[in-house]
Amino acid sequence: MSTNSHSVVDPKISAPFFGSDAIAALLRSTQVPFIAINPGASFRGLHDSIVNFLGNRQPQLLLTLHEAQAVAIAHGYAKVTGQPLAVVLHANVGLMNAVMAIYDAWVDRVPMLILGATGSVDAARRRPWIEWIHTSRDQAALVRHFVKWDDQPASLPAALESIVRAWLITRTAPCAPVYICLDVDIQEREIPGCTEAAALPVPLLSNYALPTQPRPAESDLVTAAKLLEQAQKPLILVGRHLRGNEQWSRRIQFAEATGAAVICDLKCGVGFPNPHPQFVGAPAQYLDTESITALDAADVIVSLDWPDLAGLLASRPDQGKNARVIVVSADERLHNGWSFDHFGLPRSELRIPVPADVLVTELLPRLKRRSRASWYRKSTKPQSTAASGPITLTDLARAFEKARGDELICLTRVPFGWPEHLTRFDSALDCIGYDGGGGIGSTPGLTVGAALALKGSGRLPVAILGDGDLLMGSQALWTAAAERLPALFIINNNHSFYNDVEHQERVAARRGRPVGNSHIGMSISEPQIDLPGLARAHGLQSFGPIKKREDLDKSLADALQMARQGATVLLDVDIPPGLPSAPAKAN
Ligand SMILES: Cc1ncc(C[n+]2csc(CCOP(=O)(O)OP(=O)(O)O)c2C)c(N)n1
Ligand SMILES: [Mg+2]
Repeated sequence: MSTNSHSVVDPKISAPFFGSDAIAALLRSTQVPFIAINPGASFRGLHDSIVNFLGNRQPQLLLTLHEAQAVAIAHGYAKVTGQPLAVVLHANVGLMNAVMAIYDAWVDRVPMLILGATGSVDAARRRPWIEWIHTSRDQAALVRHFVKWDDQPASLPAALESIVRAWLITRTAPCAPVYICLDVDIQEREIPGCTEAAALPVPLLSNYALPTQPRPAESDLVTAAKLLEQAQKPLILVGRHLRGNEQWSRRIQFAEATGAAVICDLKCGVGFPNPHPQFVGAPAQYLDTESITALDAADVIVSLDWPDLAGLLASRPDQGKNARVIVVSADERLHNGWSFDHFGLPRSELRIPVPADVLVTELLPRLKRRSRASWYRKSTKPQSTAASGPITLTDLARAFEKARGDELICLTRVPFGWPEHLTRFDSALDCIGYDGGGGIGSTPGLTVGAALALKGSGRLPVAILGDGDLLMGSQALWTAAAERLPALFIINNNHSFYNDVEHQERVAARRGRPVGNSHIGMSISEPQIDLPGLARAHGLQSFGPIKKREDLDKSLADALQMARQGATVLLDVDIPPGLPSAPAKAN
């Protein structure tokens, strides 16, 4: 491996140099801006190198209160930027804490460089007690089913090469986290004969090219263009997508050139503007009736990396048999035998194995027309007026829409049952979707990661999340306050893990048992948790609980203003469950 004669390190630090100094210098050359951590002695060597050798800049340590939050923050950052952050996890225990968040990131197909560490692999060098319980054989086995690649290198040169390889693999589509476990000895061993920082054996990243994107075959482009040309009722399904402005405009051009109706999967974010006349229904987690009608009518369906296409097609009366389906996805490159996140196998006439946005770019110039009248007519939703009584999600959605005005926001979550048709999504980062793996407790960390990426951009991250989701991931709040990240958390507080109440009701009803017991083991009301107090304890500004409709507009306006001025803010809104706009579906 050729080495880097770099001047990236603090000149005040002189020999001796250690393995972790070379690792830290390599991390700097990736230009990853932050390394999210919770500290631990298994990576004390690397920690020292980042703080004292690199001067804790480029990259900078980002302290989190829990490893799951370190990973969730990297996840949120990657959703906004498309780029990986680094995370370092302490030994087997830190990795165990992070497991669900890694699974979420895997299912969401985001890049992430996860470094782990272990007590000395060489038993003769292990410290008594703690290094024995924090050393496991094959630590990566805990997460191997849902990382794209892992390694536990046995020497410094091998460790450096592994990090370079991991850096390439995680950023190659389809993206997913990678995990490299660094033995404490590799980090702490002195590099013999290295007398100056410039002589550290750091591989030069420019010698390791990122693979170029696969391109669609010419014949596939011709067939796809022909199918779309012949279609009477084409439908585009926008699933996993990139969030750049260029990709956003190309998707609009694609819909306009084909006259297709467009449906978005909210779980992947909103990749097409919902005010557009070709946008069907609402960008919901589950299809609304309007989207189902369009789906049933479509004769050619282009799936732009829609995650559960087979499930969607099965909902048509003909199970999709009469539709000509073009599947655009490179996702099968990640599928393995453990996770069923590949979903059912959809019927398809044409399967184009490239990332969806690559296909759109390549297909656009092949389409004969620049615009074609759309077969789809949007219906105007009846706008019910607010009734009196307690606050509903509909009230919150309306008030939020009014309060946000024309300022840029990035919705990092909307809660179960959110009336999506009341929310405007009209730019590429307006909504980044869900957490991939459906692991509750993800939203606080994801939002902090998004806030890290958006700081200074003029776009405010806003999470509208359940109280359960907040309480499971509340440790992330402190990192936002510590880093002075502008963000707004609006809590849909139903004092319950309410989604599961509906499950229990259904089971009890099916069995002829009392449905009235469905709150048992669900409700978080005795004692009630003081969420504004919890937020304040973590260094946030907070408002609420807001219980009356008439207080909603002002509290939202105040909270948004405070967040736009730079604060991390939590607004607690009391929304009793079971009202008309509360969750209709349970997952
Ligand atoms: C880690 C994890 N534990 C449990 C669940 C099951 N679960 C799905 S939704 C939900 C309730 C979430 O509560 P909250 O965020 O308050 O939303 P609500 O349903 O009350 O609107 C639970 C517990 C899950 N998805 N993930
Ligand atoms: Mg709840």
